[in-house]
Amino acid sequence: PPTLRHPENWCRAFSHFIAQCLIKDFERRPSVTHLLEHPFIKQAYGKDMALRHQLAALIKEQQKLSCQAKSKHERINTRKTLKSESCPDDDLVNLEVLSEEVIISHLQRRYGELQIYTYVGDILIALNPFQTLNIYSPQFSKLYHGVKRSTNPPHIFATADAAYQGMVTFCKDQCIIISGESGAGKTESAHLIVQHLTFLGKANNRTLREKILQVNPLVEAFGNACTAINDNSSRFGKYLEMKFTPTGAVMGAKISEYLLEKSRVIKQATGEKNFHIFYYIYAGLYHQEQLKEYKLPEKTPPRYIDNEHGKVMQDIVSRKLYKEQFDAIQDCFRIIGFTEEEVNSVFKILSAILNTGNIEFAAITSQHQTDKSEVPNSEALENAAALLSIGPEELQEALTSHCVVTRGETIIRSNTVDKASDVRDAMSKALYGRLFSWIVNRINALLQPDKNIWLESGMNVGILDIFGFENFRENSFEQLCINIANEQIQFYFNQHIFALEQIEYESEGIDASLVQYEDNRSILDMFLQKPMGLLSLLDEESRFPQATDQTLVDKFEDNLHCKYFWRPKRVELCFGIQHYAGKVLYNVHGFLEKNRDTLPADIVVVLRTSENKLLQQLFSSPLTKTGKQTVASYFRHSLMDLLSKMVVGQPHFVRCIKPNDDRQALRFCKERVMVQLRYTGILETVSIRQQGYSHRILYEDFVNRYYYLAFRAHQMPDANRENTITILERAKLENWVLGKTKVFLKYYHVEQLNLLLREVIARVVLMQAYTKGWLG
Ligand code: AOV
Ligand code: MG
Repeated sequence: PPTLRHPENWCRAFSHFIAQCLIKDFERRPSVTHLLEHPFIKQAYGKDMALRHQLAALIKEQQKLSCQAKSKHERINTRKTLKSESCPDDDLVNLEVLSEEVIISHLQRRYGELQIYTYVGDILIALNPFQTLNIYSPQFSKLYHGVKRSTNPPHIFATADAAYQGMVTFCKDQCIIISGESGAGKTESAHLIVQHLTFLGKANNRTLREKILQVNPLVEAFGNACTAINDNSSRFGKYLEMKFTPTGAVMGAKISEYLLEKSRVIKQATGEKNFHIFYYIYAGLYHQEQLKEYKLPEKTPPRYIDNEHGKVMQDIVSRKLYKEQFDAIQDCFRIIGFTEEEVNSVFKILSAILNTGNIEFAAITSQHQTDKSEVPNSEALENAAALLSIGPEELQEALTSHCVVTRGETIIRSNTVDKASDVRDAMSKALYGRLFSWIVNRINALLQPDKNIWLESGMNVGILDIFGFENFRENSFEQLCINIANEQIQFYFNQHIFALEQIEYESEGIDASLVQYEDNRSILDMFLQKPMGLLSLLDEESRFPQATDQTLVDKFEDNLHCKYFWRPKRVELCFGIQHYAGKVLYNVHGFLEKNRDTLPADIVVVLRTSENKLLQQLFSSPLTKTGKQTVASYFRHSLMDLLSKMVVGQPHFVRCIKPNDDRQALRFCKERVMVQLRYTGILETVSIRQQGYSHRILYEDFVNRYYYLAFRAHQMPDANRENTITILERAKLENWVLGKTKVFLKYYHVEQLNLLLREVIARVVLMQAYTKGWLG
């Protein structure tokens, strides 16, 4: 047909059919003369040699391009760095058919090929591989440095790179929000991001880089522990800000910690462990002279770390590992810049905590008093006192009695055995909690950037790694706080992702009511609202000395009238919450005590008499929560603080997904992944794309791509709004929308358009073949 007379159009129309044949042919026999004589070209253009030459030149050029692309591909393969280059299904948004089933199969196939990362637009999905992958070497950091995202397959480095480039290019703070349930891979991802950012922010200052890399391992030794779900579970929330100069050189770092699960110090659930650091020091100091210095019991491990009755410490292999970790932690301290004296004090306080745990109490039954207690075996008490540099009598006094001030008079009352044990444990928790905060503050001081430069022009990339959503067999106050924090992060995600969508619609003048998603605001309100939210009710009840677990749960039931809260029938002292990520049953036992988190003044007074400088510091000023503040109100406060930090930055989201519950490599449990995709809102993002307009194409691009459906090739229509309409009408499509600069199409429109285009082209080819007599 005449429209095909022009070789440009010819190539365009036949690109996927004949052009490929010709390119292949030319590859086999790279001769233009041969190409000119090729039957396709000869038949199409007959004696018109000028056109035949033009076409041959085009084919030659095409072949060169495809050859270049191939060799690049091979280069990458031979470098053994990548399995493949990026491809369209790296990004779920590119899929033509979007359904739960399709997405799951895609992720499953990719996981099978060890492609653990997949994009959904600008969000990164990371499936936990549960095995070591060698895709995090410095070569990879180089590969992902400052290139377009589509250049390489999806990777956590690309997300870090995007944040870094965003910061440098737009002079704007960035934050990377990593979410996912417990054991999904958040902390690992956070490490990898820090690794890539330190690579990108190549400071001339090598030691600074090394220091920053030690921060995570150090705080995690103190803040992580083995739980039923994850052997290295974060028991605190962490926001790590890396600080850069305007040119992108790293200058320093700062950590903010949120809500350490202090109760773990004194008690761990079956199968769980105390914070790593206790095992490290116990194993690390075990065979050394230091054992005596730190007064750790040699025969049986201290009670606080002996949940498994000696098993953990008897296991030679884990002891050896702990010992190695102990050495590593000492290196961390040294590299970051703690003095020897400080490290020594830290170990002393930790050993003191372990000894404190071994203090036992017995009731004194004399004629006059029955509820008095004493310490029958004073060894542990003396050890603890010595390590804390306080007097043993004063410590015993503070544990077994308390002062009450009535009508201006100070009276000393005895503690019962139970009360004394509670005071002991409260002291251990306070020591550990304050020590942890002190370490964090100290790291911040040591990694503080030069104030003069920083205040003038410094920029941040923040990395948020909190404890993931948890649902154990028994869930307590700690799980409640953890899950509320996750609820808040999910809310932030929703706000950001769906609100952005709305803005794009609105800026193009399109009805934004289509943007719908599972909003978890009402459940957050149920927790955080004042004065009738769950946390406020808990605080109110904590103020009544007579309150009990029973009155607390009754109070919840009487006041929380919403579908997310219920009281199970046959389970005592329990309430259920329908979280965004699933139903959780909480046992209110101990809620009030944990929320009050009181440390008797008598203990503070004794600890303040210590000659240990660090200890004096820990108890001189409130480092974290002030005395009267409840955990719930402190928690609310830190959540708000965290949010205020996050909202100033440009967010990047990493959604970690746990492919199975057995921590098995390559096992992809469809149901588990499906549940997580659902509650993280990935499928809602997808469904927005289905109901809404997944494809927004600039008028110009649209006409250039599809004009063939409505115009003759040689017409070269203007690439504008009017011609877009003509094409859409000719293609008999409905329900599309026109924005100011773009046409908004549904995902199936694009499918239909591509199908039509293929049909038209095939028809032309067939017709031509027929008229030229190729079909016999
Ligand atoms: P979490 O931070 O999300 O859980 P982690 O980051 O601790 O989970 O990951 C759990 C375990 O999964 C790690 O100890 C690794 O063994 C493995 N893992 C995760 N990501 C990778 C990866 N990219 N490559 C290799 N192994 C990985 V919690 O802190 O419990 O919410 O509170
Ligand atoms: Mg973690």
